[in-house]
Amino acid sequence: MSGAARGKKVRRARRRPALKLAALAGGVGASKLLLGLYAECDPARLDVIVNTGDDIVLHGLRISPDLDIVTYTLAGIVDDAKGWGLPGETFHALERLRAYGREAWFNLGDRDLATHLHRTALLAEGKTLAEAAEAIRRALGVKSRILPMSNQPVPTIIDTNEGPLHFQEYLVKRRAEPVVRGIRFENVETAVPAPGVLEAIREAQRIIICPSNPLISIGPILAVRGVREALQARKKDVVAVCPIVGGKSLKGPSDRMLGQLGYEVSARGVARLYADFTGTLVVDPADRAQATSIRSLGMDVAVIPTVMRTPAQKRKLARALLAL
Ligand code: FO1
Repeated sequence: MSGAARGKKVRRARRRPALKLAALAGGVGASKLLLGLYAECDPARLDVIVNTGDDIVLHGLRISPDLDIVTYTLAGIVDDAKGWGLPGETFHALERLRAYGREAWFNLGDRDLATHLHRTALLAEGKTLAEAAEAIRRALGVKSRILPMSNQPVPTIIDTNEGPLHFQEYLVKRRAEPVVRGIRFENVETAVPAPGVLEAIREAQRIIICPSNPLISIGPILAVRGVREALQARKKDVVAVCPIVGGKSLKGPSDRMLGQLGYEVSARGVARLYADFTGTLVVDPADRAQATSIRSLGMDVAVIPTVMRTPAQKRKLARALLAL
């Protein structure tokens, strides 16, 4: 091997530490970090465990927004502006559905519909949700495993001042306006983790909790039988990226939901929710002043910029997490 080739190999090895990783993820916020991790680690050694509490059946189709957001993002085909769906979509099918009198508040693009048709067909043919997710990520060329938290439906129900709403009804149809009084994960008592979920947590050298909503993105995953306990057993290797910066959500209505349910809307508030299973909480420099009180909850604190607007910022945060 020439000196140059050797040098190249060494640089590659340094850029791509072969850590075995597991990540717990919601949708848009998580995908930013996942894209950075995908670029900075060996993607074949990254397992992503995804929230499926957001899943909904509409027009007879099984829609799994967070699975699709993560898959499309890692496949490099997500609509970057929205963070979900595919770019340059048309909505002809949805318009026809509307003309038939169906509720059309959830924007399903014509090309995105192919994913929901395919998933629904696979399920009707007897495949599990995990098998469908595996087929879709392979077809789209994603090298990391993408695991639904469970094969059983566990819809997130938001109890509000307007009554109980499915999470998508709360978020998309009602634009997160109703006041949140409680959150439930329906049927979670009977749900079991999808194959590979607990193994991924047990076998990873580092487990990353992505900057997703602690209550409705990470919360449902933690509620599936055995997941929280598996994380507790790996506490020192669990690194959580705080989704609240300076008292505001990085993405979505986390801050509003935390506040309405009486939690402290801060990095410390998130730390309290994660204290039993998190070894290190990554907080933004904006929350540096809370580091001491967070440490008193029994976890380390790493102060690292967590706002990811550019690809370079996503990769930088990922590199920092791998270097911890
Ligand atoms: N979010 C919206 O705010 N409005 C929509 O109409 C919408 C449609 C949609 C379709 C497919 C998909 O995979 C995601 C979609 N999302 C939409 C995003 C989704 O509601 C949430 O962002 C996630 O469930 C939270 O992670």
